[in-house]
Amino acid sequence: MAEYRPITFYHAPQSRAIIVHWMLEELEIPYQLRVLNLRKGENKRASFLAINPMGKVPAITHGDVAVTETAAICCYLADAFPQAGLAIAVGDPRRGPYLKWLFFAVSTLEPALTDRMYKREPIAPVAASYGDFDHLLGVVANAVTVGPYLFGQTFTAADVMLGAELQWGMMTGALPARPEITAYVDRLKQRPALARVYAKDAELVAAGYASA
Ligand SMILES: N[C@@H](CCC(=O)N[C@@H](CS)C(=O)NCC(=O)O)C(=O)O
Repeated sequence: MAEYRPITFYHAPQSRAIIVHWMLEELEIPYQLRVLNLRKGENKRASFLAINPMGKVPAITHGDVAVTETAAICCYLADAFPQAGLAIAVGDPRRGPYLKWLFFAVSTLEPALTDRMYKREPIAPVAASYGDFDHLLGVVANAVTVGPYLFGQTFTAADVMLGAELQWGMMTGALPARPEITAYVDRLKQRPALARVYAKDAELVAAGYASA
């Protein structure tokens, strides 16, 4: 039997850490929640910089191993707890597309949404990681049309990652309405794990941990 190693999750509400929170709640594993007050700069203290030298949330420790970067944490957790069925295993032909969507969410979709949110002039499509915004939207809409999830009936960490970015895009107004994407996000919102995350975020904001 594998040795038990405790998980500590370094969180801040209204931040990307919500994605890892959602992942942990989907896994239904025990973890210790450490909430950092970004406004007070708790993420820049030496004790946290020892875990993430970037001074950013989310971060986790699993035993004495620290893992940072949202997509890497989601991928790591899904592989570390395979019994939850949120990873597509090495050897399964869908592993490649699964990894593609995990990293597409942060390296292709997120920069596109950030450009739109901050009204930044996009660089030339040939150099921009996301190419042309409307084309990108079409690719995403096409991938989520059949559903209910990216891999049909199988809900994975890739849905957590892509779905969270899409929800953020809709919330900020950076993502124009596309019926296929809205329907996909609506399906994700039915997940009890996500409802628990939003409830906890509201509780933390009310307790004075607002990040935004
Ligand atoms: N590339 C990182 C980005 C993490 C990030 O930018 N986190 C923000 C919150 S959304 C943060 O910690 N900001 C606080 C700060 O920089 O002081 C990831 O994907 O995990």
